[in-house]
Amino acid sequence: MLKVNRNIVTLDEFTINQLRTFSAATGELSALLRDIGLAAKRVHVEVNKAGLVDILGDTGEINVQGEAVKKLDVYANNQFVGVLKHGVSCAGVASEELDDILPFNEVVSNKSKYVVLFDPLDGSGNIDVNVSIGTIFSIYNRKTALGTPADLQDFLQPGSQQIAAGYIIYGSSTMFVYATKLGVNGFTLDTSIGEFCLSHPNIQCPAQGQFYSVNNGNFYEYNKGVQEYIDRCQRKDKSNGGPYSQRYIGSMVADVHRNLMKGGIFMYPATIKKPNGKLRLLYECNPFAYIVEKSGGMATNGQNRILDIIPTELHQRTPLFIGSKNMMTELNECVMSK
Ligand code: AHM
Repeated sequence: MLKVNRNIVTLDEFTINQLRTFSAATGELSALLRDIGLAAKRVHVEVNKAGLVDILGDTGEINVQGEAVKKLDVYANNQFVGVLKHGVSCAGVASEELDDILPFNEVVSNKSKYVVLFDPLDGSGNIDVNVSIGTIFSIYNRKTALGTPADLQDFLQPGSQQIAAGYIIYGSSTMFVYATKLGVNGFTLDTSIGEFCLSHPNIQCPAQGQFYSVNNGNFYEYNKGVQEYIDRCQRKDKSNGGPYSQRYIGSMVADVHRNLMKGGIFMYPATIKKPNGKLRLLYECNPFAYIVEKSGGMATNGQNRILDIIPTELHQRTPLFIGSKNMMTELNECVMSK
């Protein structure tokens, strides 16, 4: 006889129950998370047949970051924009794939209190080779008045103002992880029923891990403090928990997800060629900083807390150091003293 697990809690059920406890809850945030989940399921389907249909490779276009645009990036971007535009909980979006903000400017959207920033497909260089990729998103209360179109000030808010942030990892299974002030929870896509189901409640990032994630090929481009920390990771002996193992996939979603689950540190420091690092503050670093802090970890640019940075540009970049508390504390000793 078919066994049915009646303890399953779906993403929708969980968010509706959890967000009811917000004092000013209107149901908009859970509707927004449901919309993001819907777009994620569509991207999941396409990612999983990426080898079978003509969606790999470059479109021939270059995005605002000066990078080659992959067809699946465009597909994912269109799905997230489309779903959020047709929903009732989003006044506008900003995306890695769009030069400017996109206020929806329709009657229903103008009444919505949230804006969403996202990277539709992070780690896109890994699409062609079947390595995990992901979507990252960040949700803010708009600053402009309800009833008017969203504008740039709604999007240029420090990460500390995020209402929720999350990511979807399209890996050996597809997972949706999101954080609010109430904590961090993970949901795995059960493809048999097409629902994200609660699989990782109350995620806590271990204070100490065994992994460090960094592009070691850039070692001689990093400043002395970062080099010293990497050196310490490699020199530690068993008595002080080392040496750490290096794990670097080149998809931040996958690297930070692993470190969040098992403990570890992820770094994308400034280099001589990229003095502001590579990663984007608003839709890559801020959401992860929020998630990792809510699970007990830390995130800095080497000097300051990521969530305190006041953004000045939509696509600005920042160095990023993020992960387990004890490892971040040791990193700070190295980078602050240089
Ligand atoms: P993308 O926006 O082209 O997907 O690039 C972002 C990715 C991150 O996921 C990853 O951590 C980093 O770029 C890897 O960069 P590098 O190859 O320079 O180490």
